[in-house]
Amino acid sequence: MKKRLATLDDVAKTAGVSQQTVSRVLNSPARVAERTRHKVMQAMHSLNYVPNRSAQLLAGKASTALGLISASLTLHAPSQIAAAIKSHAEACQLQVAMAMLKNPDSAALQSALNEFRAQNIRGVIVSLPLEGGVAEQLAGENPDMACLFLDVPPDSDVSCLRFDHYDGTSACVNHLWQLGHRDFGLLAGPESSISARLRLACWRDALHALGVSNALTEFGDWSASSGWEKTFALISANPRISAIVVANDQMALGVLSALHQLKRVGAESVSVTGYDDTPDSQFFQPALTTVAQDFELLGKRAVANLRHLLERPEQRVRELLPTRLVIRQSTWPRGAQAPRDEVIEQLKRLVALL
Ligand code: IPT
Repeated sequence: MKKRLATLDDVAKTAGVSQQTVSRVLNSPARVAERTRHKVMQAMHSLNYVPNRSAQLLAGKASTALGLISASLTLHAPSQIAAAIKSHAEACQLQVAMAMLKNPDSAALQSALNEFRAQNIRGVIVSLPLEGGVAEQLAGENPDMACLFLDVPPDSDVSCLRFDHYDGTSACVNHLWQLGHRDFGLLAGPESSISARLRLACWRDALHALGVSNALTEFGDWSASSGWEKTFALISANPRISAIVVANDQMALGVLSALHQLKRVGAESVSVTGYDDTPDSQFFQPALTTVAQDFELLGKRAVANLRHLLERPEQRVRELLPTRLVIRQSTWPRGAQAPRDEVIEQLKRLVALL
């Protein structure tokens, strides 16, 4: 026989309190004494009680969820960001409702927001690249929704939480310059992406300041396959390229694979840098030198900032998180052997001596 679901009344009876007290524990727990709250929570737990969300919505109760509009989760960075937002939201007893948009035009964004509004959600994190005007229009036309944007131009007039790309990108170019590299390939992200454009502009400025004006540029789509494909284009356009600066780790993975296929190893090897420092990047072959963005921190701050906005809708939040260069084995002095090949050469010399 199908087991009957526990009701609010069952919880009240088991805990020995009124139904009103149980609903207060659900809707405004801070107003209930610690001991009573504990008793009610215990009863809910032992009865496997699940609150009826539809009934709560019909009664006009504020939702205990926030909305997340994300770029494709097949990309490593947006999926790390979503995971971090989910775990930090859960720690604050907030569920996360998600929309994943392929073409984030105004109409698609508005319909995602409408869907959240229908679920009584009043706070949304927008984790995809948006032009300033589009973000401003969305926030302006939905004053009942607190919107926090994670990938908008620095001068947009909206609440935003962003990474400061400047430190990481310039440190990356200067690191390669100090290793003696003079012929650069730049593999940017899609031109439609704000962060991709900012990273590219920053690399070019840093190279320009060093007197380099002949760097070649290709544009990928953030995927490893585009990194693989664009490497052939870069190397065939200028076989002297000794360093490729890449706009994300996922494309860098494809670049390393293409270089291996092109036999650009040993003294012919090309240094590669990435961007993101996703947890897998240290296990690439060779371990990737990259610019780290702390997605865990981004998720934590995004949830905190959104909660702040929900309490004080009239305020504007703007926060910038740092980026930093992490040096591993995919960068080495120009013309020098890659570290792994040096070890192999040493071993060969040892074997020859035996
Ligand atoms: C940005 C990532 O750095 C990049 O790898 C790609 O996944 C992109 O997102 C997708 O939009 S991170 C973003 C917060 C700027």
